Amino acid sequence: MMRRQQLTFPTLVLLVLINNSLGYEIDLSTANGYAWSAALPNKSIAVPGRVPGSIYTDLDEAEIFTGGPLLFRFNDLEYRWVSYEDWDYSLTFDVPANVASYSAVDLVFYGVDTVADIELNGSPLGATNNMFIRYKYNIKDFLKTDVSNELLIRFKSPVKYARDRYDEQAVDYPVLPTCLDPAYQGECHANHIRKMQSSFSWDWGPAFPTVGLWHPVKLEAYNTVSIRDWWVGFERDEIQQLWKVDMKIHCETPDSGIDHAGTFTVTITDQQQVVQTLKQETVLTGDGNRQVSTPVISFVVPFSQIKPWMPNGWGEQKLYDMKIEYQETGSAEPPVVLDEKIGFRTVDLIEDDLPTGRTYYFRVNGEPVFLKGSNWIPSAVLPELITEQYLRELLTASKDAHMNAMRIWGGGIYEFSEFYRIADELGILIWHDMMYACSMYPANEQFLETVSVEIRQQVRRLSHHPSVLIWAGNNENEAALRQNWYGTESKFETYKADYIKLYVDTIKRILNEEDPSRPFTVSSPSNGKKSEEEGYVSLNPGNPEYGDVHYYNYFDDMWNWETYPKPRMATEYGFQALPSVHAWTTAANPIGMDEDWHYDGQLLFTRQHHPGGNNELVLQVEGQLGKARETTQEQRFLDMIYLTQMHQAEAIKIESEHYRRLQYLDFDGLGHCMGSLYWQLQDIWQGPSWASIEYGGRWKPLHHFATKFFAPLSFMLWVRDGNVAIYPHDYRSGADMVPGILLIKLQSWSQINPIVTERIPNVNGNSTIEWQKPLDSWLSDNGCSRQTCFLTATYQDPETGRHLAPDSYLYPSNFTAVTNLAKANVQVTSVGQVYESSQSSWTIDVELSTDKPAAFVWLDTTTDRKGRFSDNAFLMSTATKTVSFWSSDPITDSTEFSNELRIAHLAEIIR
Ligand code: BMA
Repeated sequence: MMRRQQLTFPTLVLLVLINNSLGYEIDLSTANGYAWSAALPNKSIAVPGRVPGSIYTDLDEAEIFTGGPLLFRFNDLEYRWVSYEDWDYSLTFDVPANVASYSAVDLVFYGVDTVADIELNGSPLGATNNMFIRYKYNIKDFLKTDVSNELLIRFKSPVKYARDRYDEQAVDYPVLPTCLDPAYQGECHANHIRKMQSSFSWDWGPAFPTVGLWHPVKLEAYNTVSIRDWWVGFERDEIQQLWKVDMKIHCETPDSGIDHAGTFTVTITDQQQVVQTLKQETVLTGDGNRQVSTPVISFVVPFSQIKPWMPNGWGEQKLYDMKIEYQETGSAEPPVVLDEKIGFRTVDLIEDDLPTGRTYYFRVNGEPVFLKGSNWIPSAVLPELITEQYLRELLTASKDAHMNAMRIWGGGIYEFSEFYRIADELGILIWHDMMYACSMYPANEQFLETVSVEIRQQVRRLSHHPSVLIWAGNNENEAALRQNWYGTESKFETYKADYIKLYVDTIKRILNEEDPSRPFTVSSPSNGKKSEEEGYVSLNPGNPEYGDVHYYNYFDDMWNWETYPKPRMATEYGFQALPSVHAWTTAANPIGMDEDWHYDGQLLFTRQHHPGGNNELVLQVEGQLGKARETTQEQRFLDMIYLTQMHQAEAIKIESEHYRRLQYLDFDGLGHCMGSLYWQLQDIWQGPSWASIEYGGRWKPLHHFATKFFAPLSFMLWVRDGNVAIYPHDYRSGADMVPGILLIKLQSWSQINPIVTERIPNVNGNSTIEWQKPLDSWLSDNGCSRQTCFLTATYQDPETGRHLAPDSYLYPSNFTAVTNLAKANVQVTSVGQVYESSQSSWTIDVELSTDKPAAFVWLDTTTDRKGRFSDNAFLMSTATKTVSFWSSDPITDSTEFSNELRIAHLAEIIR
């Protein structure tokens, strides 16, 4: 069964930089009409090439693949041959005669993926080996203006290159691991090539070790100093009420060793009103690479003139327009100009001594900020499939779930510039790993050299964004080394020396030089300062008394908050679930063919890259929700989609609420938690994963849950020491608390009306326990038990009845023990007409009714509609409920939508 790609992303060029800071520029992207070609060196395959782009999409578009779309069934394996080949990209292009008259004429590659030799008109320009580096070649002597130019980029197979580097290194000692777990179905030795580490496969994604030019290639010509990047650092002088601002401008020069006198003018404006302007005269002399940075340019601005930039939920994301101009003295050319945005804010990482351990939290502009959010992986396995629109959709969905932080995980990419601009705009703080993950890495001279360039360029490109909060050296490599994940124990000192050379002597040093305005942590998880004190490889990098923690447990009762650790900050935690029916439809043959819709079928087995993952899912589902009904193989698969997704949502809710309460709680010195970033925000393909948003943007139940468990205000029901209590919580120590009345209801699963309703007026909401009962006796006094009843809490305005915080609930026991869960009759009672709301131009209200409480009510449509329900996967504990569908696509008539509507709930699915 063959189908063309169903998950279509519009192929849109992401421009790296709108660069009018240069004299003359030609962007050689395909979108500008340049006809690239891609071919095997022997030309047996030759197809049109796309720049930016890569070989997999080029071959796909040319219909070289006969087995259907790239992410269909087993095509990650079927098409792997592509990555074992070398590929040539070539372009014939003309340039106008005047280009040759510029002092500097460069060919700049903003992203080469990865290992290539580059030739222009038969002359070698250079070799590349790092996807994260911008390569610049002086082509003045090779460029032709009378005839066409021939540009050739000869890519080497990244898989073979990585293996060769491994073999070379192994003569001395191997840099481990020798390969990924076989369950990953991936390629070995990604750690030996500076390429997106997860392009060789990960436990949530396929291997597509592609090659290509993933960012634009430009011809850049100029006569004067030109602007490349800029850095800004802030200090707040609380006594004088002033912002002290330091700036540095990173430039390129047309020559080396020659003085250029000129003037920089920096103008900061707010809606055309000038807030600050300053001029700085300089003499700049380019180094051997024709690069130079200005000395630090300092100025002060009174607090009264500036609105600070604050993260989402903590205030406004105020951004000012900023123009940097440079006029070279005596030059007849117009000034070079860079138009940017600037946000005023300071960041401090606070590690104060506690009776046991230390705090670990961030202050932004002096205010403590609890980080709430998720972890970010690449949004597609082939970067050319990522569009600005999709990045915006994902980050907006994060903001919709009240997130204020995102951790860019070290196995992916330094993101597209658009990503950071959107994060600045939406107030999403970025914990930024450097791109090193779950591995040992080489520390030979050649490797450290390319790393140095990578880190310096990336920090210069990104550091002016107010959203960037902290730099981190790597993902989990300190823990991996200390806990011997890859068999490094016998040579611990050797690997540790390499670890320090790479992350401390190289990466940390460069980050401190380039960006003294932000904290740096060598690894995540780490113990912060304590790791440094212990020589950078702490005895227990996961110590909850210090720094941040990653926590995964797939075997215990994960609906019991007491199972979880009590860290200062949780930067990774999560559970897998299967992808939705809609996602799986794009990956599998139709139901009934080839066991693609069997839980034990080959397709699901192959897509499950986490070793033992499918068994763990059964264990958790059967432990907390119950056994799925006896039915056909296909129905069981559909039931497992539902059950694993609900399990994931509930477990991560319980864990996130636990970290939330821990902000103000102290358990024998543990607690004071100031962050929870669950693993992971988005998917890279249609497979079992930890994501809350599927490939293409569809929300899993977990994402709906996140809108509630990360809400500014929460009234959590929980059980501790046999008492059931309500715990009001506000991340901002009371700033978001509003007066209201609390209603706590005790309800039986077998009837819709509550048994008891407790009313607590005048809640003071200072994060102390507001209401408490001994659970078992209170239940039995009311004819209930943990097996038959549940609780809900509503916080509302006493006058209007408006809900002031998300409703909460408590299931005193897991559903495996509930004895009276009834097959409620949940029905759609009406579907309204399409109308325009603040959320969508095509909003449809759906009214539901039920005769009994229903758990995990899931609304879906039979066709895959773009948009979402205002609430989903909810507990229906009242006889009626109205939800809206916010469509992203135009709908005129709601009849078809109404016919497609389907409802599922737990009692129908478990035995
Ligand atoms: C951590 C992450 C990822 C991984 C996730 C789930 O190890 O850093 O490497 O995908 O857990 O296993």
